[in-house]
Amino acid sequence: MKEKKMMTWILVVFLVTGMNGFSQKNMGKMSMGNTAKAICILYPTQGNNVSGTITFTQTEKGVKVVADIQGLSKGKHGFHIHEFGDCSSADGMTAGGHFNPEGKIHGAPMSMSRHMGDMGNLEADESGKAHLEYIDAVIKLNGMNSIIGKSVIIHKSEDDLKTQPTGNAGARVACGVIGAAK
Ligand SMILES: [Cu+2]
Repeated sequence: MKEKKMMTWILVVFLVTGMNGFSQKNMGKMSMGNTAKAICILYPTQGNNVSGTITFTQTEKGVKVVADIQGLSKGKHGFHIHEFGDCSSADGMTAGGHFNPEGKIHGAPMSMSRHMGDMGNLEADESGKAHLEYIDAVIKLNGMNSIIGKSVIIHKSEDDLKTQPTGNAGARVACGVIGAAK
């Protein structure tokens, strides 16, 4: 009888430690990242009315970026991922500079050299709406240089795609933090 109890206890301890190891293994996988989709909800900075949604979806060719924005002035507006997921200041400056984990030169999304955050420009129509869809070969949803937890900024002016390091796109009219989506 005593022996049976002992065996039961050994079994329980075995199971608990085994499950612990299992969950630690999965935690490791999670921190490496297996995000397939991310989302960013943009809110206007002080004195602006720009809002919208951007999704980032992993595909075989790269990350598909889909942006739907409203409240813009007609024309082109710089559109970047910035280095901090912090939209707390009224002017969006707490989001920091362009997300540039590999120390590259600022450029267009299809340039040989670009910041990971360089998504070029959005172009708004007469009604202030902009829609953009493209596949980005540089943006990463997983790993050390993941865009999760960074921010998206929309600028008042056009990114000239050459002025260093900002593209001379002017004030920040909207800011949102990028999060993992289901
Ligand atoms: Cu920017």
